[in-house]
Amino acid sequence: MNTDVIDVAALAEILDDAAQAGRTVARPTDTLPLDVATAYQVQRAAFERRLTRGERPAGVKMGFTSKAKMAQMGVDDLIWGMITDAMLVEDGGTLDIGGLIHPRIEPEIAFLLGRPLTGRPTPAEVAGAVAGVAVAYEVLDSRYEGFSFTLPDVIADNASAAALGVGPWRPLTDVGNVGLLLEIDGRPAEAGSSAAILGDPLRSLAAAARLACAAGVTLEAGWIVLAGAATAAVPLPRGAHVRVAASGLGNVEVTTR
Ligand code: OOG
Repeated sequence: MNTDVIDVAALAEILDDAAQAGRTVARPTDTLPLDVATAYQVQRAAFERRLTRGERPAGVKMGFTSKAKMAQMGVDDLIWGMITDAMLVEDGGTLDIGGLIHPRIEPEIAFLLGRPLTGRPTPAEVAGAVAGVAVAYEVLDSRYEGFSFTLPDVIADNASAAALGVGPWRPLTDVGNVGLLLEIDGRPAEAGSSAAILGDPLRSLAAAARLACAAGVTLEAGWIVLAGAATAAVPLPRGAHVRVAASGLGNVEVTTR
């Protein structure tokens, strides 16, 4: 960690203000030797600011769990970020994206935890902690110009998280090869398989427990874990109707304004 040369609180304030104002900021790594461990401290400090405003922790999101996403964004490691209740959009609801900078949307698989998960859980422990699985989408909005960043930059920016929605929770079944289709205004925009997510989204859940634990965070019962996109993300326009369908898991829908 290099907190001796990085003012964690100041960077967190800059990124939190940018997210609230819907404007871009300079990438920290353009001028600072920000490393991954310190970037997670910045992410945490920005998250604490949200909690101070009354938002509540609702889960975590994984990023770069598929090759499609790594290739799209030019990075090569898993990242994670925090989800709050204020980021959740009800299924079939409307999302105002007017305050976002350059939103994108991507199809995902979400897990609902019935039990806490931490450390290095075995596959059986991971599956045993799942109370439900659902088709989901994540709306991303990088606080950096052109969605261009290095790994520490995007980690500090809460892994570009902006909003999410989940479909109906279903009991856990094999989700290792679920077909996912993202439609915008009835037209297919992206299609893929959950197998693209680390071979099986449950592996992403295990990785979430491990990475969060390393940062002193336990995944709590009642939290949602977004396993990461199965495809590249696509630009999300205003006035769009988006539907993500997953074989065996139903649909989740959102309309933007
Ligand atoms: C970072 C977030 C990546 C995913 O599912 O891979 C992510 C970004 O692409 O801006 O959430």
